[in-house]
Amino acid sequence: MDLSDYTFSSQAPTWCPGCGNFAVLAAVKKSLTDLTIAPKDTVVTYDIGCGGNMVNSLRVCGFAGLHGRSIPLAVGIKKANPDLTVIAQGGDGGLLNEGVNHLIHAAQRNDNITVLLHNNFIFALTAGQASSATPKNTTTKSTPQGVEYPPLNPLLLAASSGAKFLARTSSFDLEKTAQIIKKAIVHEGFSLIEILMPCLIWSDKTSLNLLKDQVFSPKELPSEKTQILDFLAKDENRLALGVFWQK
Ligand SMILES: Cc1ncc(C[n+]2csc(CCOP(=O)(O)OP(=O)(O)O)c2C)c(N)n1
Ligand code: SF4
Ligand SMILES: [Mg+2]
Repeated sequence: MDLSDYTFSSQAPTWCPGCGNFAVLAAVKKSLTDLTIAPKDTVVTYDIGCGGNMVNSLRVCGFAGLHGRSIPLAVGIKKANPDLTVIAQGGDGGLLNEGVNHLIHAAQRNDNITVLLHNNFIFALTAGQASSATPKNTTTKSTPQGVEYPPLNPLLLAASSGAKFLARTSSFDLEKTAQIIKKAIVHEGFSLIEILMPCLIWSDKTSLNLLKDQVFSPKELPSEKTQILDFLAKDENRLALGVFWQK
């Protein structure tokens, strides 16, 4: 198994140059290659955001559904055939706005799927409206005077709903992202990876500033469930990277 096994030779991705989705695609391919999971045994579900275009570039079984619905698709597929490796991907809009209920309930039920949340802090495909992940005070097309409230933290939300594998990574670190995706895939049960990434068209200043100035890799990570909730609650001004919780 090598990278070419997961690549459609005739389909180049259509993302803008510099889009964080290129790194996620490469990281997913690397993880599957390293784990030698055959394309026929892998299903990735998508929705309508920019990241959903990956369905045309990643040569595994793909299912593109409605916006915000990649998680219920993945849950159903895994229940129908538990032998498959099932990954749901979606944007901050899809998974924290339209589909946030599915994220909470999949975490609560500990559904055995891996969720990749592509966080570019904006509704990108629809041309730059604020999502639930857009930082407070950010001006966007839909919030000309700035977002009035703090962003939702998907990891805190999933942790308090019962999730047992929680991680955050940056699309700028492809190798680390691939390593974490591998850990999440082999984890038995629900796993959530928030992947911070730039959108160079609609959230360039926000996403690049966050990725440059606000991410850090803590030396020590909490070991108790109560500590992880406190730890993630402090994320508002600095975004910790790493695998925070794995039980
Ligand atoms: C139920 C529903 N609500 C809204 C839309 C319109 N819509 C399509 S893509 C999109 C933005 C996607 O944003 P996100 O999920 O963050 O992905 P990104 O494009 O940023 O990668 C929206 C609002 C839709 N197609 N269906
Ligand atoms: S609009 Fe943003 S998220 Fe969409 S492809 Fe372009 S850079 Fe990527
Ligand atoms: Mg987005």
